[in-house]
Amino acid sequence: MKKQLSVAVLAGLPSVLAAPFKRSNSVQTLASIRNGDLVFQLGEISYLAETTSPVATISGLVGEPGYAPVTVLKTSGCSIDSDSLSSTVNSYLTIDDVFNEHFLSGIVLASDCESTAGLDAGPSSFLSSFNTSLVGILSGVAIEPGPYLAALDSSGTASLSLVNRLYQDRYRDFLYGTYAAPEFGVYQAFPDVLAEFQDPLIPVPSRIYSLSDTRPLAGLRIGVKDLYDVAGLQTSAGSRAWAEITPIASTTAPSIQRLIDLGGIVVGKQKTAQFASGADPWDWYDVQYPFNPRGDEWLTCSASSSGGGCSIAAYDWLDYAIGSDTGSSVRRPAAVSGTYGNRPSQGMISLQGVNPLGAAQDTAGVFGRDPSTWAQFGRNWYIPDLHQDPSINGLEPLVVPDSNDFPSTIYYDPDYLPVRNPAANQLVQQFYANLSTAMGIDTVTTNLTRTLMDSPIRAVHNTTYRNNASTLLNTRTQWVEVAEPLLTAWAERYDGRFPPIDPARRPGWVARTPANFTQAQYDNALAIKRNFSEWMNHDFLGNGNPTMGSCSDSSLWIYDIGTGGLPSYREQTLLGNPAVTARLNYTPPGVLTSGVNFCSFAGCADYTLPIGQVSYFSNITRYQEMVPVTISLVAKRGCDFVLFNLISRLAELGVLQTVKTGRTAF
Ligand SMILES: *[C@@H]1O[C@H](CO)[C@@H](O)[C@H](O)[C@H]1NC(C)=O
Ligand SMILES: *[C@@H]1O[C@H](CO)[C@@H](O)[C@H](O)[C@H]1NC(C)=O
Ligand SMILES: *[C@@H]1O[C@H](CO)[C@@H](O)[C@H](O)[C@H]1NC(C)=O
Ligand SMILES: *[C@@H]1O[C@H](CO)[C@@H](O)[C@H](O)[C@H]1NC(C)=O
Ligand SMILES: *[C@@H]1O[C@H](CO)[C@@H](O)[C@H](O)[C@H]1NC(C)=O
Ligand SMILES: *[C@@H]1O[C@H](CO)[C@@H](O)[C@H](O)[C@H]1NC(C)=O
Ligand SMILES: *[C@@H]1O[C@H](CO)[C@@H](O)[C@H](O)[C@H]1NC(C)=O
Ligand SMILES: CC(=O)N[C@H]1CO[C@H](CO)[C@@H](O)[C@@H]1O
Repeated sequence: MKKQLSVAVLAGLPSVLAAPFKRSNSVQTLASIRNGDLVFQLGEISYLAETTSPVATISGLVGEPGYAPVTVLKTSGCSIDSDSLSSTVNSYLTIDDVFNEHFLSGIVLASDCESTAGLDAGPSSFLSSFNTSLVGILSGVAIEPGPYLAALDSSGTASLSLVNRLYQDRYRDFLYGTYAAPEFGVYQAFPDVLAEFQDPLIPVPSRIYSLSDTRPLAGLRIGVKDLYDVAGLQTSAGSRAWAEITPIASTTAPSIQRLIDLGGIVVGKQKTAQFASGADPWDWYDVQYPFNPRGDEWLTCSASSSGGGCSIAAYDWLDYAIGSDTGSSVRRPAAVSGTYGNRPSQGMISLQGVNPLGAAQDTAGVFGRDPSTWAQFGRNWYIPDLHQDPSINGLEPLVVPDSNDFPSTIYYDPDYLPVRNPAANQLVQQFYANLSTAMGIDTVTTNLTRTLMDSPIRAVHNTTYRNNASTLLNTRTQWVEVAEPLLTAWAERYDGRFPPIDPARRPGWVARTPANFTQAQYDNALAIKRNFSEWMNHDFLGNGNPTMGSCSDSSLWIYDIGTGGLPSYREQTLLGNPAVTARLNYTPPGVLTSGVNFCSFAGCADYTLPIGQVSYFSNITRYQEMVPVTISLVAKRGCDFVLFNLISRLAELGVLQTVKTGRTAF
């Protein structure tokens, strides 16, 4: 619908408005990219115009052939009100980062007036106030207002093309930018890197194009982890070898299609640790590790949805990033970038069309900066139609109530908190107290380790038994669906050679360890997972209530998934001093299981929330910098919407806040 070619003939334009088409000398055309679209510059800013698929044409114009940036403004009826046009333009300047004064050198009025002869000369004073010339009037043409590039040909016909601003991915969190292809529902990669930047360029469309679209995610710009298939784009899973042996995706993963159906726009594919591993920054070989904008810009982005978390911390022009979480891959990147990020309950959304790690434990989460709109995004995204089939995760079918009946208690375990940095701990304690007093949630101190050990259930008290099952579940799907096909295809192509892959996966795949797991062992591991999940969600978080969907009669658990308020670096040698720096795989002394592992195995909801920041002396910038402080809130499986509603309420009360982009989150 966006790409329909419409033709309107300029007729009976009142003479006072008519002005020749003014070719703009300020449009510096930079390149015609591979598919024929045009990159141009206006002032200091680069744009991409979708010139291969113009959305409208105006004929009967006089003027010198060439390009002009123009603004389409809509008028309703035949009377044109100069004041309202002025205020519309001013509001566009405020809400949109693609549109600016340069586009006001020419105006196209889109009118629903039957005959342009009936239009009065109202806009003349408005036009002169912006030194604007009227390019033409489109009547009866479906076109959105906003900035366009007009191209006049020698026959006097101007075609109008949609415009995207090209943003420099200075932190290299993306693999490449993307924009809609002319075929409906298909995307294309933005193919060029301008030499002057070296960084990928990410095209973002004008927000004005979506103003009339009432869908919940209309016009929101979304980055997608490069594990998800998007029709028209290559999925690499962070591996150049995988990209070589697999075709460009012909369909879009249902989870991403849902976002597109809601009006969201995929603006780029983002970096992932290879095959969604937990590789440390210094163990990335195929792809350069992304950068974190916080603090000294030398902090880790964690694994594996690292590009997504850091991009949301970096760019105001990006609204959301889609990650995936098997072992911690949304929660930890959110923690180190100081953004909101979630591991939803297991089964909340289909992972079809997503390069797998462990089918029974993979989940899809989202990063955002504003707690309320982030919560709203999640509530729109996860729908029962897209729930995962229970046979995939071995758990009870999901029931997801949407209510403000919040959990009645919150558990605090002194083995998992306080966090190591005392300044950060003050923020954690204040948040915990505020959560309890503001929401009337009772605080309960517990000893999770003792509770686990005292359970008669083997899946609960025997950590080895549980971890062994989890490891099996997290390796077998990837072995069957990714490793085996890759190893086979590579060997066929290259005389029996093993493919070049990063060390996180190489030893296991060389040893072919997961190949030795039988289906019976896999099924047994699912049964262990189910036993643990029932204990965690019924007995512990469910306060003994086995009813799925009962969230008011349940508990939250708060723990630290972050760095304890200490900087964690992308460079291994800077992590030498454990008193002042943090390794991310930290397990508090005396506990059997790191906090992050509970929901990965039990399928509960685990959401990372930024609550403040503390300072540290950076050995990179030799300057006192800020590092974000976050906490994790765990809720009973299925209580995601209740948790989202709680988060919205905490935002209204000022307990949670919108984080900023850049060096500091607050
Ligand atoms: C319009 O053009 C005149 C003369 O070239 C110039 O003095 C004035 O600043 C311009 N106004 C705007 C709003 O650009
Ligand atoms: C919790 O229980 C475990 C096992 O008995 C014990 O080692 C640990 O010290 C306890 N933690 C606290 C804070 O008492
Ligand atoms: C836990 O289970 C493993 C097998 O998975 C077994 O070898 C070990 O003895 C068990 N440990 C305890 C304390 O029961
Ligand atoms: C897995 O099986 C292969 C082939 O049967 C064997 O060579 C290898 O040693 C086994 N690996 C492990 C860890 O048992
Ligand atoms: C771990 O799981 C594998 C596969 O199910 C099993 O063969 C092995 O005995 C288990 N080891 C332990 C210590 O439980
Ligand atoms: C799961 O729990 C049930 C009931 O306690 C038990 O009979 C069964 O053996 C457990 N399954 C596994 C795989 O541990
Ligand atoms: C900075 O370097 C000094 C001297 O090598 C070291 O003592 C300190 O722990 C380092 N600080 C951090 C935050 O890495
Ligand atoms: C929003 C809110 O309730 N903030 C409170 C959190 O706790 C601190 C310390 O008790 C109060 O000063 C805040 O007003």
